[in-house]
Amino acid sequence: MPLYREQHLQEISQQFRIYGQILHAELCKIGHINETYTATYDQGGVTVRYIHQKINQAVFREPDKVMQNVVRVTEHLQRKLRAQGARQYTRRALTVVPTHDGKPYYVDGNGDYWRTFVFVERVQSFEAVHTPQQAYEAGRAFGEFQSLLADLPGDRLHETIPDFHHARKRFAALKAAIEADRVGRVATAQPEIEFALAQEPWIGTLLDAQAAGEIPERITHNDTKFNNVMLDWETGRALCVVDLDTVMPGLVHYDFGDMVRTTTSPTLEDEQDLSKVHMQMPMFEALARGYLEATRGFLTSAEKKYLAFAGRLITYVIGIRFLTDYLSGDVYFRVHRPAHNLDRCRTQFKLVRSIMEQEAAMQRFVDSV
Ligand code: GN1
Ligand code: MG
Repeated sequence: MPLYREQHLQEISQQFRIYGQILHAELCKIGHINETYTATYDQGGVTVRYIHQKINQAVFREPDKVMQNVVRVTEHLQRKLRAQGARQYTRRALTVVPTHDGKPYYVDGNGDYWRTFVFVERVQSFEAVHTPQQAYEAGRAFGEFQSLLADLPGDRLHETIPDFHHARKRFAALKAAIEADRVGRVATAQPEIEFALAQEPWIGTLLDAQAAGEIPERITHNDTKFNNVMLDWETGRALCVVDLDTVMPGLVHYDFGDMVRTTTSPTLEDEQDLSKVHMQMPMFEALARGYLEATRGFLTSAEKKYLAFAGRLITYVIGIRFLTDYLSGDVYFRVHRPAHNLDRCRTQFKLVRSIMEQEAAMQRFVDSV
């Protein structure tokens, strides 16, 4: 890490209620949005670690609201885990470390917002799922998360990114990006654009069901990528979920759908060999079992009816978000090669096709649990 960054992190680290001396920090490369560091401290001769994170303000326009949500949610989770007599509850839900004056974030001289979490030790996350057991754990972890938050007291959470999973608005944004063709890439993505536009007839299905009062708004995570699940090194069991910036009102389908997207294909999100990308039924079954077991206490039969469809919808919506960003010149998602967003889009669309082929069987499985 460059010296100026080391020095900047030194400064950041001194703002928080950490009773230790920073030894070193490393950039953590997971995630397309925020800037994350793992920092090691000496605390009375024992080594402890914390996460320091810079919030991406181009994406999260109101970081104070993000942090209000995160504090309410993490405190509620820990309170409930404690009440249940859970062991190691600071490994089961994130702990926000406040600044010396009690705020959940620090604003530096550049106007950047920084926050700090206790580092959860002896866990690991994966970019791709290797076993059905892992898919089961993901389903259980996010199902429990929703379930624990179902009775969050107080006002409605802030919408940290308004209309985040709003399929019709995402579709309109894609159309606008095609129209504008800002960086001249439209000609290079014709098959993808054609596929994306052809799906319009069904994209409003969940929005319509919600508007009709068939499915309710709940508190959801909204970014349930498999790499946001921390699995215990020793047992392989899910301990906690991270990346809480988009915890806000939503549909359970947004969470379940993104789990289908990220746990059922053997590949990474940006796999270039599309022949490897497909929805694997044993993974889906394990995922659905974990999720349905954990949500039994509140999930309605109307919500259950759309779970397989949710996989198709969210994979599609994230696919068109990658496509929109590709056509707009890669302004949102961090990219590591020129056509990275287009590759990501292709992978999502291949998976959408694979889900559509198996969707009836997927839903039959859900109905049978
Ligand atoms: C972003 O935080 P990260 O990089 O895992 C994005 C998600 C996408 C995901 C695709 C706030 O998540 O919506 O599904 O990339 N988060 C935001 O990998 O836009
Ligand atoms: Mg995220």
